[in-house]
This record gives sequence, C-alpha cells and structure tokens, in this order.
Amino acid sequence: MDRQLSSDQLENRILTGDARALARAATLIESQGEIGRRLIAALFPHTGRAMVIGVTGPPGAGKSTLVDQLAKVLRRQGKTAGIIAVDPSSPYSRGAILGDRIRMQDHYPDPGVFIRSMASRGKLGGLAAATLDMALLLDAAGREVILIETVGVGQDEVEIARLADVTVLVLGPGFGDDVQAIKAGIMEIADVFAINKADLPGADRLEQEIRAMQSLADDAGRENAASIRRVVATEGKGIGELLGAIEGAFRTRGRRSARTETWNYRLREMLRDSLLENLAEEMVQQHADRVAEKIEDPYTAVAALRDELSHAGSGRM
Ligand SMILES: Nc1nc2c(ncn2[C@@H]2O[C@H](COP(=O)(O)OP(=O)(O)OP(=O)(O)O)[C@@H](O)[C@H]2O)c(=O)[nH]1
Ligand SMILES: [Mg+2]
Repeated sequence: MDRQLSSDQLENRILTGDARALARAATLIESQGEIGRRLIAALFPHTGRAMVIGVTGPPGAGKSTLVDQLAKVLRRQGKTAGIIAVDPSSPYSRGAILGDRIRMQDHYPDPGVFIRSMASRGKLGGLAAATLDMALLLDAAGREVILIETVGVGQDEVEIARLADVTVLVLGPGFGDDVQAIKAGIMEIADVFAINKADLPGADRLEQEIRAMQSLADDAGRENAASIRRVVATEGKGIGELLGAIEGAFRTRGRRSARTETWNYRLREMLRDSLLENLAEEMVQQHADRVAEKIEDPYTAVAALRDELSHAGSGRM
C-alpha cells in the first residue's frame, strides 16, 4: 500500500472495509502512537454497530479452539468477523501462540475473518486500551462480530473481557475443582458459561457446581443468571447453541459500550495511561528508590512526580 496514503484516505478505505487498510491501521494502533489515536478519534462516530464478545477462562480451557469455531459458524451465517487474541505475555500462552496461529490459519484465506494478536510488551495498563482501540477499529471497518480472547488470569485480561458487550467464560472439566477458586475473581463477569470439553468426564459435575453457585445469588442475581451451554470445541458441537445464548445475552443486556459506567471506567484508565506515559520510568524509579530507602516519604514523592507531569504534560494529550 502507498506509504504516502493520507490519514483521510486511510480512514475512507477502512470505512469501506478494505482489508489492507485495516491491517495497516491495526499496526498503527498496536504501536499506540499519536497517529493511531487520531485515527480512532476520527473513526469513533462510525462505531457502535458490532457485537463485541469477550471470551475468557483459565489457560488451556479451549478458548482459541472455541473462538475459531464461533468464527466458522458466523461465516456460515454470512457475517464478517474480527478476532483479537490478547497475549498477556504470561508463561501460559507462550506455547499456545503458535498453536493459535496454526488453528486460526483455517481462516486466513478468508478476508471475512480478520485476526490480530496483541502483545502487552510489558507496558503498564496499555494493553486494555490498545485492545479496545483495536475493537473500535474493527467495528468501524464493518466487522459485524468481534471476538476478543483473553486468558482469565490477570486483572487486565479480566477487565478487557468485562468491557465486551457479552462475556463468555470458558471452563472445562478438570478445572472443576477450581470453581471455588475462580469464583472469587471472575465467575461473576460471565454473561454466558461455556462448558467446553463436554466429551470428557466431569462436565456434569462442573455444570452442577456452576448452578450451585448461581443459586446462592440474591433474587435479582438469579433472574439475570448467566446461561450455561455445553460444547465440544474440537468437534464443533454445540457451537450454534452457544452463539444463540450469546445473542440472547446481547439482546437482554444491551451494549456495554453504550453505557456511561463503561466509559467512566475506560476514561479513567485512559487518563491513567496517558499520565503515566508522560512520566519517564526512571523518574518513578528514582523516587521509588528513595521511598524504599526511607529518604523520602511517598506523599512527597507523588507531589514531585505530579510536578514533573505538569511540566512534561503541557502540549501532549
Ligand atoms: N477433549 C477436548 N479437548 C479440547 C476441546 N477443546 C479444546 N481442546 C484441547 O485443549 C487444548 C487447549 O486448547 P486451546 O484452544 O489452545 O485452549 P486456550 O484456552 O485457548 O489456551 P490458552 O490460550 O493457552 O489459554 C488443545 O489441545 C485443544 O485441542 C474439547 O472440546 N475437547
Ligand atoms: Mg488460546
């Protein structure tokens, strides 16, 4: 593609769904620079049509296999899809990245499925913002359904899933013993439970545990209880039914991205990110050293850093 392509031209091509323009814009957004930001600002009025599905769950639950199958069913229905795979740079997904590529290659010849992996590169906070920008880009480009796969271990990944329109929590037998442990962190974010690997023993017990947990909720909680669907992702079993449950949740719960509370959260995160971006890491480190050695108290350190920000921050976003 022409390197000189103006941002107006790039924007127009994205809006027509041009796959190459989309790939180029995705790279801009990944680098989280000023150009990517301006692009999202320009595209924002054209967003709000896609259904964004967050797919999360413990490592190895079968999220990638399931996302792949969901994309297949969507394509059969004539819908376009976008897949964002979030790699939290945790040791868990190291091995799966290659696996993901191989499995998702199924779609590569199909321009109706756009796939992108996001890596956190150790940046504090930036992962959630970059992932949500990517979802906005795909939305503006006319992708009808956007699937975001995150590993439900870190807070960042859970937040990303929580901000999707519908959150699917993928569990599998063998993780059954963990329901209690998982419950504390992420059970409550599920709009739909997918019990994957239903071909293996233990699916019954897992479903019972989830239902037992749901029965403990108050009346309002029970009324809104997440639906539970069994699937065998490797064989493509139950995928249509799962998609039906997801669409049902989308209809009853509405679009999270249209809620003030979602934007309240997002704007706070973005503000935090942009402030931290203007602070040199060494600067924070220096004060951290001083506080650790008790040469400085933490409030004085924060005041000094805030001073630094008001100098560095002028003229930037
Ligand atoms: N028996 C069985 N195995 C499955 C099923 N779905 C996925 N698997 C297997 O489970 C393993 C993990 O699948 P992935 O799709 O990579 O799981 P994941 O949740 O994306 O893994 P991470 O991204 O590493 O967290 C693979 O070996 C799959 O073949 C299923 O329905 N039944
Ligand atoms: Mg995966």
